[in-house]
Amino acid sequence: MQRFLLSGCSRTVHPRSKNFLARCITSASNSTTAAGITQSPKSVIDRRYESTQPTMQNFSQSDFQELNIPGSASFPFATEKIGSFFQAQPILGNQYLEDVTIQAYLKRHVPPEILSTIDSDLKRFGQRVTEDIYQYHLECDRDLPRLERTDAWGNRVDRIITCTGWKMMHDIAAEEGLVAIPYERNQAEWSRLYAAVKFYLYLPSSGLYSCPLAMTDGAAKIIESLGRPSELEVAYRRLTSRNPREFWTSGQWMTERRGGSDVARGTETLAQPQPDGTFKLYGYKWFSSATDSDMTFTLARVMDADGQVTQGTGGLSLFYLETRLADGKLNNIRVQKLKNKLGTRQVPTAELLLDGVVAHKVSEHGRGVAGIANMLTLTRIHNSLCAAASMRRMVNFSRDYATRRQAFGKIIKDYPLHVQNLARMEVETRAATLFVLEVSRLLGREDMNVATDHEKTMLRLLTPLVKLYTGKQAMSVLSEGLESFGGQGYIEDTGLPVLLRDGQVLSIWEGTTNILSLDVLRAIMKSGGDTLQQFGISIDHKLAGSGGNQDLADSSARIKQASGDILKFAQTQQDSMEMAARDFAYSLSRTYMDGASRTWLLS
Ligand code: UCC
Repeated sequence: MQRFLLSGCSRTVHPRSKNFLARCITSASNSTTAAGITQSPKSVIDRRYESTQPTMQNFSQSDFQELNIPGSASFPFATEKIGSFFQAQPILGNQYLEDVTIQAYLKRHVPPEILSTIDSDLKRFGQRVTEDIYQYHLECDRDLPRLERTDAWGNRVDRIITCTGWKMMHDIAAEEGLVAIPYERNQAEWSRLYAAVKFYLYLPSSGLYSCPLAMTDGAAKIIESLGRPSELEVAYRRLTSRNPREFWTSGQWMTERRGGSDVARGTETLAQPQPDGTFKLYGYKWFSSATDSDMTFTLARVMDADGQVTQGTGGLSLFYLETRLADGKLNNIRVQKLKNKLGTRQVPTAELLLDGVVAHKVSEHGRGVAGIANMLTLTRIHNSLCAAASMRRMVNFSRDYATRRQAFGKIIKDYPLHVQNLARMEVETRAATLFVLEVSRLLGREDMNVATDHEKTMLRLLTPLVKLYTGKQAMSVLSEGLESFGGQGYIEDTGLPVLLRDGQVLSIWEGTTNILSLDVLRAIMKSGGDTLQQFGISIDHKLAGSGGNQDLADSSARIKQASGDILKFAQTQQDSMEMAARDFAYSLSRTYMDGASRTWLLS
């Protein structure tokens, strides 16, 4: 029995009318909505929430009258009146081909002979992230990880159960070389940029598997910076493998109960030396992001023969450990609980008790924070890629929706006020994207040891800046984006609100906005102020790139003025720098983004 709404008048239709059913089926298989808009068979959101309700466009009033069906009240199993109109849904196109920003950036910076080796892969991957990868992403959103602490007989097993989608992401990450590409170096100094673009395409479809991958990339970078010592060679090969059966992910266990920012004072974990040269770790890690990883780097204080430790940064060393022992059992790790988070719920984040974990010291005594800083640099850049990519995904959805949704008699793209909102979101997204691509390009040069001193200084300064600024931009754009869908933007199973909930973490983990603003000051102070001089040089260089273009002359003058004001402020207001750190960091970020956008405008 089916019941349909026709011109506001509902009728119940007897299913045995063969003539009628045949037309229902024809109508249902035609993917034209009641609004008359043809839906692409590739619509990812369509596939998730496909309506089985046939439309009524091909039926006339007489179809119903012929059947002479009594009123609905006499049919207890009649379906409810839901009408024939359904709002059009946004469709994702090829995420690489639709992105003029990344295409123009690559064209400007990457030599044609290198670009030609990656372009087809990016085109293919830009489509794939809207297909099977996006379906796994949706599964990760729906089927969240859970912890099984004991088996049926009460034995402690601490098993983290994850969905098939999450496991598939592991294999896909390996096969696509998401972590491997920058270490294979097949594109020389542009390998990192290539990987960054691939990550950017992948991130909003990753079911947050991007989080363990970010840490995996950071771990590989640590091992490389340590000179690939023989005891870490197997780990390095696995972290950078393209073979899913060999590929490992890494964690980054820094945060303890006393807090995640003040690591130097907050770390209570003790490292007890063992006769064989290894250490046993005893402590409590309060926020291990992706606990199902194969290995991790962590910090602990080495105990001396009297059981004493050094407090503060000087007492912290860096340790490497594998989460499972040779027999497959957990390495004396107890998973106390999974964290109940606002967002990023797809990621199995846990509190861990370390009860004699076998570990290897990989830094000099007291150089733990400096040692893990390499990982922080990488995860902060990944965080920024995630911010820019989430904005891009939201804008792509909003823009597409604006071409479908009608209100007050017009498609909403025809309202200048709405287009203004979209344009503002687009500008922020492009600026964030260019910012993080610039930082990735510099990192690629540093990876290959071809970065100049100026570029190294800029990389150190820009890393906290891009992380702190894009984290804030993302929340603003993601919130505005949801609003552009009206009430539908607030509905969970559209797959849209999760972008906002997950976005909130971007300004928190890997250093809050204030901590990163202070890190900017740390970088400036350590260089005796040279960092700011280099910043000015970098802005001048970008402005010079606009040449005699008159359209850009006014804004170039304003950027130059802003850059000069920043330097003057730092020279004259040294006593208030700490208080002003956040605003100062915002000014640096905004000015740099304006400069970076200039070269793009001229591409
Ligand atoms: O773990 C977490 C979640 C992981 C999720 C990852 C996924 C992200 C990707 C998402 C994509 C979807 S959240 C927890 C993360 N925790 C943090 O980020 C820590 C935040 N706190 C800080 O950053 C602080 O500023 C500290 C811990 C770095 C401050 O430590 P100290 O020891 O008090 O700082 P010091 O004494 O100033 O620095 C010690 C040494 C110095 O080296 P030397 O002695 O050679 O001068 C510093 O220069 O460390 C060096 N150092 C750095 N070097 C400190 N910070 C840096 C840096 N950023 N870069 C280079």
